[in-house]
Amino acid sequence: MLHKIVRIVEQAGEMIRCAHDVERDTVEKGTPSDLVTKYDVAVQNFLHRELMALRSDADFLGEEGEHAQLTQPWVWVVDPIDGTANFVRNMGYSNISVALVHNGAVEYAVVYNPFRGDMFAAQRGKGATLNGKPIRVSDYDAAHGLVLCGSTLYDRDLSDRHFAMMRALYDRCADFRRFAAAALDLCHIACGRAEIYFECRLRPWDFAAGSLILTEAGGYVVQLDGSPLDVLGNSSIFATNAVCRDELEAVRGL
Ligand code: 2AM
Ligand code: CA
Repeated sequence: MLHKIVRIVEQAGEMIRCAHDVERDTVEKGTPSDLVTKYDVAVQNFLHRELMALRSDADFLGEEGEHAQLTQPWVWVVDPIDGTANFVRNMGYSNISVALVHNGAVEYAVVYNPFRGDMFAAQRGKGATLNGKPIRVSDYDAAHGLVLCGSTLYDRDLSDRHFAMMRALYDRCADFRRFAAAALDLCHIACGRAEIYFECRLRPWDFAAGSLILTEAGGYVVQLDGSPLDVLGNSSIFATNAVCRDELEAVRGL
């Protein structure tokens, strides 16, 4: 199953890697920072058709379009383009994210950045890989750690909390990066490129696949109050390598 998902996601990757005229076909979904392009829709339609052919008894939860009620034990959770704002601005830094969830637990996960050729994949209990090679989180402590984060741009009521957390972690860690594609942030922790990632509110398609890739690589991910993620609902995220997991205590009450 994992291999078949990877093959499908590779094809979807070609659709966005070869995209052109993106800015002309961009529409705001409600605010200036919430964007959708014709490619988000085309890639989701492609993934819907191909993934439902693999597992037709599953529900399909994709970012674009209507979100139907979930009634089946199996659910495809799909972001056709994560990092749409980067895509629109031709940053070459976006990904396709696919999770297959069973009874609320992610069983298979694929996150692919076609611009760099980074294919992350994981199956529950079988480890995580980058381009077929096993990956592990780093063993850097917070003082040597890189912090990744979102910016709560869709939930500006959370901005004060977000920047208080950034400030607290900035004082405890080595430096920050802000890349604007949540699934890849989780994968960067998984393969040891960074140590901590947080965001005050994300949607299932932003983090479902990345969360399994991270935990299968030895990482740790919970909500900001320490509770488990709900991969079919909205969640806050605090993700780390194993060494930095207690850094949550520094930001939990903010
Ligand atoms: P997107 O590119 O698929 O829209 C940017 O900081 C990150 O937040 C991206 O991963 C972006 O996904 C994600 N994001 C998009 N819409 C969001 C929303 N309504 N709430 C929270 N995060 C969102
Ligand atoms: Ca998206």
